[in-house]
Amino acid sequence: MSSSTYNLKNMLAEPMPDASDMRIGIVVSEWNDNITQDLLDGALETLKQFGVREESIIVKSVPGSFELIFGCSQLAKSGLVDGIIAIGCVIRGDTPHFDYICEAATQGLAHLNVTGKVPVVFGLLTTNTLQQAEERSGGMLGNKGNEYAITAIKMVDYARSIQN
Ligand code: DLZ
Repeated sequence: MSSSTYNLKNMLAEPMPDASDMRIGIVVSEWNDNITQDLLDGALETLKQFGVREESIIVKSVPGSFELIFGCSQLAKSGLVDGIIAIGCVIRGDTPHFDYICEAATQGLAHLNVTGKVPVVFGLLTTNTLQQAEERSGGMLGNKGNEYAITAIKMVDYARSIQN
């Protein structure tokens, strides 16, 4: 589904779970930090909007999107958080690097979801241009960080419904 036609309201069709006791980790990539910081701000705003306490949010930085895998893996093992949001932005350049980083980050984060007990939300923007990234990080198409936060809350609630 194209993100330009996707509506955040679809994610809120069901009532949101109580998130007041949820501990959320956010691992954010420093590459394209003009974009990732805006995504982070969007995620933080929405986590707090739905009741996650400021002191229950851990934010860690890693150099690039490739490092999101290790960053999230370590945080998942720490036992400090109930759910994790991985935030990065990869913008297509002139070389195949884009494809390798996107592929590795996608596979690595998916692997964490299969093998770990803590859900990891895929907050990786993969765009052809800087403009597309700007449009999705607070621009005309909204802020995907809001959606990452809603997804994290829903997935922590899902994990609890299975584990309890
Ligand atoms: C090297 C690189 C390049 C070319 N582009 C991006 C990018 O658009 N977004 C991003 O998050 N990271 C990029 N990186 C850095 C890699 O993710 C990684 O940090 C390095 O390859 C070192 O492992």
